[in-house]
Order: sequence, then structure tokens, then C-alpha cells
Amino acid sequence: MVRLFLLPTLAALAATSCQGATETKVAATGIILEGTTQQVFQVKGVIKGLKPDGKTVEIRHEEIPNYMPAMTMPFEAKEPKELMGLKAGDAVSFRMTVTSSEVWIDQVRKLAPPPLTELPSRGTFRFVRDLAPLQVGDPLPEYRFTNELGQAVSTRQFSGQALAITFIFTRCPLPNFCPRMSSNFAEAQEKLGSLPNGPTNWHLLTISFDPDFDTPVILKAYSQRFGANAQHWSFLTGDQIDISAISEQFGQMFWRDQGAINHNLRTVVVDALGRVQKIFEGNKWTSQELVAEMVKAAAVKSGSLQR
Ligand SMILES: [Cu+2]
Repeated sequence: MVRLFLLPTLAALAATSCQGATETKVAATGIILEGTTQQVFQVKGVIKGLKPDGKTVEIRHEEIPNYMPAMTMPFEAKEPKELMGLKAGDAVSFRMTVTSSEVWIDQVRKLAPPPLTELPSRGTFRFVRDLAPLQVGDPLPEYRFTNELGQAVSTRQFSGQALAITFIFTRCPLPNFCPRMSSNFAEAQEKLGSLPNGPTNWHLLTISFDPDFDTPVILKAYSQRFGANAQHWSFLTGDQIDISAISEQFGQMFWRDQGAINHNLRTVVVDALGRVQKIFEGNKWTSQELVAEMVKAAAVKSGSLQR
């Protein structure tokens, strides 16, 4: 009986895939709805956790061909009731809808449990330097990277400037994750550049945590996509151990799980004296909030206190 229902469903999915593949190179399993920029994907995964907001669920999902590698990431359900009765460890299928600025899931259905051999996934341990987390007020240590022009960059060279640092990887396809960090920085660049009597001593740093792929050439192309002005906004790659270290000091986590990159989000403001002033978590902060922090950070003067 069950099989009778399942087979047509699989046939329908297969038909969807073919249709998607002929219509767009972007998403073999996605459908571009006519007249919109929405893409819709059918995805399967395993729930890793549910957030207290009742809407956010962390799912380790399978690869979405030509769109996103397998990874663990938070999804927002369109309606909280979609997540009712679900718990960590449940295998689910769901529909993911991606627009130019948002992503959400619905039609979340519990599947039969996956075979035990598939679980648990590898742990999230990584070996990095033993470093203390950085708190507000702490001096930013010196780190050396390479920018999108292939030039050596040290965090020390931004002494006297307000510095904003965020972490991305250029292949991240989800509009509200890395691309949002970059579009927020683009907005902040625009706003800081056009403030009446605004500061000129400020710089934005976007650090890739996928240095194997994100070479200077890739970062340069990415910077152009976001209209970055190299005078005020640099894109950095470097040795994995340095990238891991600075990330970890701010609670920015990323790790590879079966080839996929998983990550959270951190954006940091360092004042003109090189001290951590603000750590934004997640993606809810606005470019306006960042600009306000940067103006404050740029105004900090060495004369105003004892070093
Ligand atoms: Cu991302």
C-alpha cells in the first residue's frame, strides 16, 4: 500500500528535477516559478537541534545538486507549526524556497529514521591554536593574511582606523548568510562614504574561511560583485590555521563535515586603538547599526587614554 503512494511521489520528484535542469543551470532540483525569482527545492536531512524561538531548526541536509553542498545550517520555518513534534535526530524532508533576499522552509515531514550507519556524523572538533576568546575591550592580536590583490595584509596596519571584520565563503549560496554579510558591508561602505563630516579612517575586512577555494583572484571577482572600493574594503585569504584562529577567537565557527562547509556568523568592530568594540552575532544586524559602531570606533583617539 505504502509503495503505491511512494512510487508516484518519486516519479513526480524526478519529473521536477528534469524540468528544473532544462530550465536553469542554477538548480538541477530547483524550479524557477514563472514571473518570480523564487527557487524551490525538495530537500532531505536530519534535525540537529531546534531553537527556542520555535521557528528555527538546525538541519544537516544532503547535497542540493548544483546549488549547495551538504551542510548543517539553521532554517526558518514559514510557520512554527511546521516544526511541531519534531526533535533532534529526526530525519525529515522539506521544501526550501529561496528568493533574492529570503529563504524559508515548509512542508516539513518526518521520514523513517535513517540507518544507524549514517549517524552520528563526525564531530565538530578541529585542531587550532589554543587561544582565549576575545571579549569587548580586548586588543585584536596581529594576524597576517593576503588580500584580493595578492598583497600581504596585517591587522596591525589598521591601527588608527575603525575596522569591521566579517567572515564568509564566496560559494555560500544562501542569501541570508554570507551574501547578506557582504551586502550589509556594501551598504555600510556606501553610508560611511557619504556621511556629512563622516570619518575617513575606517576599513572593512571580509575574511574567507574557505581559503583553498577563495584565492585572491576569486576574492577579487567577489569584491567586484559587491562594488567594493579597495581603499576601504579588503577581502582576505590566508593560512587555514590563522583563519581558524581569528575566527575562533570571536566565536565564528566553521567546519567541514563530509566535504561540506558548515558555519555560523560573526561580525566584529575594532576601534581605532585596536580594541574589540562590538561583536554582532548572526544576521539580524543592519548596516545602519554597523555604521553607528564604526563612527564611534573611528572617533576613539589615543590621546584620550593611557595606553
Ligand atoms: Cu555562508
